[in-house]
Amino acid sequence: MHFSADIARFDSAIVRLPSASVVRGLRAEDRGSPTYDAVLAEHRAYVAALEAAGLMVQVMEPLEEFPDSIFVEDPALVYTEGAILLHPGAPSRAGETALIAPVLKQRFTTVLQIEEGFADGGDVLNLPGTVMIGLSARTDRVGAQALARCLTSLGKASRIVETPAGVLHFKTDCSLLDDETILSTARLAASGIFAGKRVLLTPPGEEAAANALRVNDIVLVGAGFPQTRAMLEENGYQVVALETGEIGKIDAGLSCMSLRWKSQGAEKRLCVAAAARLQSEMPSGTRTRKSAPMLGAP
Ligand code: CIR
Repeated sequence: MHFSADIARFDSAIVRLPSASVVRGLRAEDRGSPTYDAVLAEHRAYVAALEAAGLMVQVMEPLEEFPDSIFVEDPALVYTEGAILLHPGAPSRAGETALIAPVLKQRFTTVLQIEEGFADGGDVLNLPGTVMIGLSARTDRVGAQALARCLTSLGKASRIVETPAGVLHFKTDCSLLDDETILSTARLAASGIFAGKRVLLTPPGEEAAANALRVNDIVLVGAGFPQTRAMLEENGYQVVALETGEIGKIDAGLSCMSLRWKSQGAEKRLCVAAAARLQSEMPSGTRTRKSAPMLGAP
């Protein structure tokens, strides 16, 4: 990996199991319904990939009455500093916030809530120093401004931007690869909003690969996008390919199935885990003793 991604260093995640009703998930265009078993298999592999990347994953119970509730990224945002409850723009998803709130209140001391308007977490891209909030069919300006105020309370600057017309969420078309680099579709990058950043464009025909997910040292990418995977590998990223064909039928990608954050005091734990991983990769004669201080641990 060439570039670090401090902003994508996480030790914790929350996911929700798919319900049998996931087969009725929202979609802009009908390309056939996913099957429950196949979504479950994609979800299992996703959770395993997060765990392999070093995250402790809390798995919530499925919610039959909410077919899209597997996509926990949309009703809330989470940061080390606290959580923010959102108001999803799709009427069938509005009730998801109340059902994730108690879990977030157990995990976070500070839990804020947008006071008005609509906002989906899928429209929120965290970048070093700023949070981009995309206006979309799910996130209106009133909701985006309410979210910006909550972010200010958590000490975060934000910027309200446009999502290309016809695109579900802002992050449907982009993701963070490292502190300097964005993976973006050409149509989103053409707006110029990523000026000053390094931008890698999804190859034509693989626009849906733009919703990748950087987690610690790896980038999760849809298995069905071989050109994007190859491009990322050529650029030095450690890619883990995951099947997304079934969730893709209901307009989902890789960021939407989890909420991820670095818990307070996580820095030291991440550092120790990384040092332990390095040690296990070293020839046995060169390993330091377990009790030796770990480089970089505070
Ligand atoms: C929806 O339309 O709300 C779901 N079928 C897909 C949500 C995907 N969420 C995301 O990318 N953040």
